[in-house]
Amino acid sequence: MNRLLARHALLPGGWRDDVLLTWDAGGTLTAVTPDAPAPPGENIACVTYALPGMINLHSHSFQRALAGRTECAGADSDDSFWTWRDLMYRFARNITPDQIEAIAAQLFADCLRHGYTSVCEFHYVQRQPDGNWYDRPAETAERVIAAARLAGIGVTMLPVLYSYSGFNESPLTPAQQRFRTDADDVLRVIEALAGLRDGQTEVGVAPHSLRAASLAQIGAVVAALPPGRPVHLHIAEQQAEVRQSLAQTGRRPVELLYDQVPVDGRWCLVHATHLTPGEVRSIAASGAVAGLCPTTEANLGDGVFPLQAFLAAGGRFGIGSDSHVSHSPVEELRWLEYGQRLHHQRRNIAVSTGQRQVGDFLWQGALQGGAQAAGRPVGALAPGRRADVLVLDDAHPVLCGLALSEVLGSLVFSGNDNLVRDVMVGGRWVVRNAQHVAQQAIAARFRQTMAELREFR
Ligand code: NGQ
Ligand code: ZN
Repeated sequence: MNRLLARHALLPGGWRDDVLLTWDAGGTLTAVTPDAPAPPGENIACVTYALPGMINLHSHSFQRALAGRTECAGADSDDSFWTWRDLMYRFARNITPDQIEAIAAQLFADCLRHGYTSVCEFHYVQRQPDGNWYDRPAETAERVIAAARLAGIGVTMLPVLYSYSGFNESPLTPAQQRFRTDADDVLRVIEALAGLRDGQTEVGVAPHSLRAASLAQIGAVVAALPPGRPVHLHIAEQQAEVRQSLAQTGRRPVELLYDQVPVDGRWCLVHATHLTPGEVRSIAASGAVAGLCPTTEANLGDGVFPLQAFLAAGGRFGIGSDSHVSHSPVEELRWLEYGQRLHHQRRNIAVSTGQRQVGDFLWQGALQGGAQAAGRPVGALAPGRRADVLVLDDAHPVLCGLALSEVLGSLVFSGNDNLVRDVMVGGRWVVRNAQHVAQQAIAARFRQTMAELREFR
């Protein structure tokens, strides 16, 4: 029976009691009924706390294999985003499609265990190490989708447009040759992936950044994209990037983009860390989602996103784990709020007039923005959306003796255990009692891959 009864479920309007969820054979919710009596005589699964699975709106899955391995200071002790990037390029240089798939499968299983039920893959390792295409132009993208299917996570595949190494169309460096695509290449990959689109799988596009793609290319790719598909772009992550943009174009990156391209709700601007008040207003007014990746942004020394001003302007946001130093939406949301508290020397920043609970505001906000950025019907327990459900461990001490209004605050801000016990994606249980259902096979292959990738420097 495709039914689940939750004593407490987080619906778009807040917590409700005795919620009966029903979904169809394709994994889409058909009815969500609060205050439902237990169906008599039926053997129906009952849980205490159910909430919508989170969307991870920014992932470079192969970087999971590098997480924790770049935390050693170089000889001149002047390490930065840019020195990390050199190591990451080195790591990407020879990685194979098999390895890409094995790493992604383990990552996605771990993301599921922590409560992510969807991921947006910003995918740019597309050519062979020698710079030629694989026989199948979407080879590596197909591998990441295969990994998502193996793990059971919903995926939005975003083939990347990557043509230049800097503003003003400077040529790619040797280390970037595997990433090289022009507008036609990207459209060909998108076309090759068309047959894989289904309830669990969507395909959009990602111009890498205004460093790696020209505004003319971006305009061409977006114009050729089927309507409604998401468009993701890294922007204004590092101050050096803003300085380069100013020096070479006379404009800041966000200014330049909004000047030249009609940005709308299909767009997800990843990081957008360094903004003027005018840029904050432009992004908020456009309806684009700010794709915030607080643990990676901290790890790479990016800076602090102006969340308070952005929310005051009505901006939409979601969260991503990007380089995968974390696999937990709790950690992203906690860091997002803590960064603001440290910066402003205040408490309880991410709230609105209607929602004074920080945990509720953050979880619901990241669901809405994440669903928009994924371009898939996810992010809410509501008819027509995917049956993506997290069941919390109601026996855990962190969740003992709480009012419903305190549950998400405790989830996000209290303790370090993973409180996600069971996870359903598209109506199918993929995590049971905190174990991923395919954990052993996925982990065995991942261990083998990590052994192969021991030496990369
Ligand atoms: C990336 N990652 O493409 O993986 C980037 C670094 C770049 C982050 N921005 C490379 N976190 O921006 O040029
Ligand atoms: Zn990124």
